Amino acid sequence: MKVNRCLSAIALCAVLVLAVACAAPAAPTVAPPTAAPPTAAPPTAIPPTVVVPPTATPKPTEAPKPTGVACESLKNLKLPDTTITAAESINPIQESPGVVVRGVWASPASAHGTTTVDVPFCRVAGVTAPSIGFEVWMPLADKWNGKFNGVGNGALAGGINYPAMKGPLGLGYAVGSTDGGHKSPSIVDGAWMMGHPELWDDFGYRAVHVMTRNAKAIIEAYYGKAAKYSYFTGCSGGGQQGLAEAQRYPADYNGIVSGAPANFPTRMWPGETWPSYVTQKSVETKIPVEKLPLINKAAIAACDANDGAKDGLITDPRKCNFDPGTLLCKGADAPDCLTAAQVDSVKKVYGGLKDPTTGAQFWPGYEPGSELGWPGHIGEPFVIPQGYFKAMVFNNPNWDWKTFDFANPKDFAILVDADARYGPILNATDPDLMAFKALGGKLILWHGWADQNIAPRNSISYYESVVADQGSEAETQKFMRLFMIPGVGHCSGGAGPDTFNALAALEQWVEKGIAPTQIPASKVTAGKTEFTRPLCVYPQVEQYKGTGDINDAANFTCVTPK
Ligand SMILES: [Ca+2]
Repeated sequence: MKVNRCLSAIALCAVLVLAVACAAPAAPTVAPPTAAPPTAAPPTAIPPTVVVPPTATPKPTEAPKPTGVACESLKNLKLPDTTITAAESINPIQESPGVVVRGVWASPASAHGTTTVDVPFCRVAGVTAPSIGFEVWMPLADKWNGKFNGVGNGALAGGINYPAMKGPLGLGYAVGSTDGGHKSPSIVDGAWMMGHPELWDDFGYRAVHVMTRNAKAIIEAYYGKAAKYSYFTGCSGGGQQGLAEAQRYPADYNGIVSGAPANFPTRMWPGETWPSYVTQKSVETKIPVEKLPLINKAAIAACDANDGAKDGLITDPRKCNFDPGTLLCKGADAPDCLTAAQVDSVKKVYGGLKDPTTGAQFWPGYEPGSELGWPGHIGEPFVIPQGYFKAMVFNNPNWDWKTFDFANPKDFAILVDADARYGPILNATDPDLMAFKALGGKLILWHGWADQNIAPRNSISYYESVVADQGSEAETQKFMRLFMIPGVGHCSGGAGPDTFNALAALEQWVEKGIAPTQIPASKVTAGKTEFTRPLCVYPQVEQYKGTGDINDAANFTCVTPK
């Protein structure tokens, strides 16, 4: 194969021209127009007997623009406050005469895990001060689709998101990822926060911007031209990163997909701890995990048909008035009923975290239909927020969550104070997206209604804050559209249709001006499509037409609820 031979050529000789040809096979060097040989000598300057020799081509007035460089040469690229630590051609395809062996390249391990790649690409890794790690993976020039895809992290970041880079690379995107400015053994580990306030801003917003700036420069150097379009895709922590980009660095991306964004952590993290506080008060207040299917089944039975389709999905849980009190035991506690204290706990999980003095909602609750995802929240407190409480709120690595009383106004005031202090660093809640909109940016925001980690109503709150800032829904939907997805859990999973291509819809919008009115989605289990649904632009919801296969999206329309 040509690429493989080229790699050998690079290793054997230092002729830059060879390396250029190898690195950018689809970008042939074209002589600039000024370098064209003259068709004739000026008649007045040369006597008719003199023949102009063919080597007398005039010198071009400017040097030809480079069409790319060898991957390895990117090691020497100068970027602000940045050290390139690796620039290497990866080629999992080994070829000898008559034999092609397709192997795989295994990525390093990170807090996000590892991945394997089976296509050749140029891998560049680096660090920008103080410690923002990043990688850029670039397909060979003849496989590049001309676009850049920045991919987000999850939870507390702490490593390059290798698994998220694989897919876009295989589709022809140049891909970039950051570690969020720190390295952790796990994305849920918050120990890095303690004693390192200089890393908080990088995590909150700076790391993705720096990665994006670096990636764009690296891409332009490698291919000899900039990416035509740049897209950011992320969910959860990555959803927060996408919104932070739109708000703070509106020129970074042409389009952003933000899924289930963790964009309000100073409220979300206390809110995610609330269910543990409620349920772990005593033996009586605990919700036995084995009773979650009972509660889930009752909630869906109570509300499924309200939307006109008895399909196991609650289209808008806000309209579901499920009362867990209907499960109250007639006598002693039993597996098929709830005690009064358990009923109270379930109600409080649905209700979310409120100001104990005013009753104002501090963070929304989890929705009816999400109960099967509660096990991580109704025992020991959800692990992700612990770093925030210990490092930022209390500055005490030994802080014990059991000493904190959400119902005590003095304790609650600590949360309010931390919200004010750290919101400007961690949150991506600014409704002002005017600059992003003015630059032509497009934003697809989505959230699963059965999200068991990030309360879905937070995404509606953010969307509505943007509508208020824009002045109308119509102005907002010119550049930003929200999709609330029934039955889908945190970023994926749940009973709902969690397989869809938001990036494809975004590209249509950015590149062709076709705004998504719905996104086709499906529920796929073990490779088999169980059913399909349209995802509708909020506040629209999907509605069954009343006839036809209930598993077929063709029998649903998007309607504005009455
Ligand atoms: Ca339904």
